[in-house]
Amino acid sequence: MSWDTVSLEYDDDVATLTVDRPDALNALNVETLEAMGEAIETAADEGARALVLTGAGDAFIAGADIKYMQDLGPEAAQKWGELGHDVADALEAFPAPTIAAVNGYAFGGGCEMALACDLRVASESALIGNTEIDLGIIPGWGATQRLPRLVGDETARRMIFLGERLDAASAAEVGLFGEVVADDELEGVAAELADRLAAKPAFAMRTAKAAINQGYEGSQESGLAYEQRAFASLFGTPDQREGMAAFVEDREPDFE
Ligand code: CO8
Repeated sequence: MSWDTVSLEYDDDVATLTVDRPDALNALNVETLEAMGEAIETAADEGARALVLTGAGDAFIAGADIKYMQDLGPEAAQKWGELGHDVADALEAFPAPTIAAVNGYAFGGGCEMALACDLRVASESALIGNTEIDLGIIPGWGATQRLPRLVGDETARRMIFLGERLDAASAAEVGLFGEVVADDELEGVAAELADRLAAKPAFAMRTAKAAINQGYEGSQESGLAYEQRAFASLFGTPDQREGMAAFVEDREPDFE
């Protein structure tokens, strides 16, 4: 399925959402964000077991479209902010694991879309950062909250305050990328990781993701209470019965 600047492709149960605006290094404008929102919803409705987000060509997403933003007033910027937040939230709430395959520039809003994914793998030549400060604005699609949680407060403040652009190795060092691979291996590595995730029991996977996300919504106490309820709810499900029976019987599980 494809929109003008976004495509959604499947390989078995794994969906790949590609942002494709080559003239602007995949910078996100209204049309592209709306298409991303629709593609994410479609992949969820169609039961994708993992979703890979990447960019066409040599860029991941070079940020929000600066040419579009340039003359916005506060009211229009509020709506623009909401649109980007909705897409990032949809990635975060996607009912299966999401992987950002960061294949090049991931600045500003591009970094924020990667942050909203569950996991990030990057190519050696990727560059990432929240560079908004140098445009006289701040991150507006989630980085002030998601970045400190991922890389720690000190590193996030340095990145956001200085608008630092980290190379892939430095980003991996601070925990922003889980894995860095050769440029020509990224697609295959992301696909293999997605396949491994897609093969896990779907209901338990969804529950694990929801429990981790829940912890970020409120206090640790409410997160732990959520985990207890979620944990108990998995008992009696076919996958729990099968997973444990397979262990006891010393065989591979055959999940639903
Ligand atoms: N927006 C619009 N167009 C862009 C963007 C962008 N973010 N990035 C690149 N382009 C365009 C360039 O203008 C250029 O177009 P043209 O050929 O028509 O002049 C084309 O893409 C190629 O770019 P360059 O010639 O600059 O390519 P280089 O390889 O020399 O440089 C860079 C690539 C380093 C990525 C450079 O283009 C750059 O620094 N881009 C801007 C990166 C940036 O600052 N991104 C953050 C934007 S702010 C943001 O994302 C805010 C998110 C939250 C918004 C919330 C609002 C409420």
